[in-house]
Amino acid sequence: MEIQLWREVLSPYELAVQELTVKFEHLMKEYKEQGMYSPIEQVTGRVKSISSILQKAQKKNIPLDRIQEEMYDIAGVRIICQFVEDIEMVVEMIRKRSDMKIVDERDYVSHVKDSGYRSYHLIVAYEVETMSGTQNICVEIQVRTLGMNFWAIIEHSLQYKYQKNMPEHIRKKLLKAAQAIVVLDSQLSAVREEIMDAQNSFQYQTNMIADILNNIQNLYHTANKREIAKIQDEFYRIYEMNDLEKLQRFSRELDIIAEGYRAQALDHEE
Ligand code: 0O2
Repeated sequence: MEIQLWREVLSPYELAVQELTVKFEHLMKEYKEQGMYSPIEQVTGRVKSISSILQKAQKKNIPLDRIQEEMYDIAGVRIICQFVEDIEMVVEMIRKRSDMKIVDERDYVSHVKDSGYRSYHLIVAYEVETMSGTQNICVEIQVRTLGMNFWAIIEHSLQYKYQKNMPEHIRKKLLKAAQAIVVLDSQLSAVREEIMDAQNSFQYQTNMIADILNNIQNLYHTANKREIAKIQDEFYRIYEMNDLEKLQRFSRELDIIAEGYRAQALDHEE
């Protein structure tokens, strides 16, 4: 393939990675806005570098003109979760989506690779719209926990350093570290409910405070300064009490006040 054609070939893959990253990040945002625990903690994406494509093509005997058909991880999206249980939730979410179709699945969480690598891999077919029409792109989605990701990043850099000749003592150490991550993941799973509760209530409180501040800001346009100062003082007083119920009550009352002012403003407009 001519070198300048690479950019053209890789362009739809870049689009697919960008679109999917935005979509999964948006899901995270939706969970957070609803004050709910998000099974997705972080999303990253990349298009395989040309040198890495060439290396893999050589290793797997893929002719350069068959790369698009036979190399499935040119576009890659990585979804990082907090807990092992979240991986299945994310996979189920992907199964239900109408904008991508799963064409292959590899469960390296239940079937750990000899290296110690754990992750859930999905190859999905995803359509992108380009100047020359619709293109169906294969994207590899790797779903893994923070712990699995930590291990994989470190092992990947060592693989790069040693190429095929990883010294035995390093390989053994990595395997030991992989086992320690299995233990860590399962210990954290045991307190998942507690952690989720804590994160849910933290998110709920964060959203409520954002709503309160938003309401107060809007009141600056309609209410008189003395009343706003009173509301603000009351907010700080309740906030310092660190009492969620009182904050909820205050938020509801503020909603009613804000609604009253909105109605008044509409009356004036008529
Ligand atoms: P990069 O640089 O991350 O893109 P196979 O079909 O099994 O012969 P294939 O096609 O590589 O091999 O599929 P597989 O095994 O599902 O691996 C796909 C990707 O998963 C790899 O891409 C890695 O990103 C990751 N991966 C798989 N095994 C390991 C491992 O032992 N350690 C680490 N750190 N990552 C792994 P690439 O192209 O190998 O690399």
